[in-house]
Amino acid sequence: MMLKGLIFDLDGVLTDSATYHLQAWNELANRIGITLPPEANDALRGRSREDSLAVILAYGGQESRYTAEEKAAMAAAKNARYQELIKQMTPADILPGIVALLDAAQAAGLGLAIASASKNAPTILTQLGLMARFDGIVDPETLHRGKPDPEIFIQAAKTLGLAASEVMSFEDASAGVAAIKAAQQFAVGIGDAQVLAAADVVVPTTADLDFARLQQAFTAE
Ligand code: B16
Ligand code: MG
Repeated sequence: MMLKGLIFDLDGVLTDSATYHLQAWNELANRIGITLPPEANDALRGRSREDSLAVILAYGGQESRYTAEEKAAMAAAKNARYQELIKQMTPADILPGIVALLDAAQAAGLGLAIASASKNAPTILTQLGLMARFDGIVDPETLHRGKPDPEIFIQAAKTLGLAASEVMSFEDASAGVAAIKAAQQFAVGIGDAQVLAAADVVVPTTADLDFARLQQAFTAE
């Protein structure tokens, strides 16, 4: 099979906004007396805003403590804080190796798409100066189920007009890698090899992404 498209998660892959998400969630959790455990670092990645809040309340044993309105207000407060944090982002915040990878893929004629669960993705892509690079961006408002459900990656391949066997997808979260594999696509995990063990290839950081090598791994698969 020939590689014809690349699909990218945003937070934690193109830029380190995952740390801003985590910071904003930590501040909210602390206000309601919940201390997030270390594993929250992966558990909150890639999950929708609502699913993330549910995970946090479960950590504190507070699943049934709040009304739907109270939960909506907490999610809105987290988002307002997050939007304050991402205001300072510029093209200098694109992670190492990403621009080279996008350049190489575009030179090879590949299609590029975004599969981010974040409703703030268009804002961040604009601030990073990357918006025009992408042929397709899935609107998370149109999704029925969040990662680890495959829906978002299936949609992303569709925006490129490509089959699952023709694309390679990049993720920093175990929920995201699970979504890619459930969509029957080739998965590249960026981060801890143990946490992302379900991926076809795992690299420790974006600086380790090499287009020629990834293409080889894809063809060998
Ligand atoms: P928002 P990704 C995900 O983005 C983040 O990893 C996750 O932490 C966040 O809760 C989710 O987006 C929703 O984001 O609250 O901005 O709509 O990793 O899928 O690019
Ligand atoms: Mg992510």
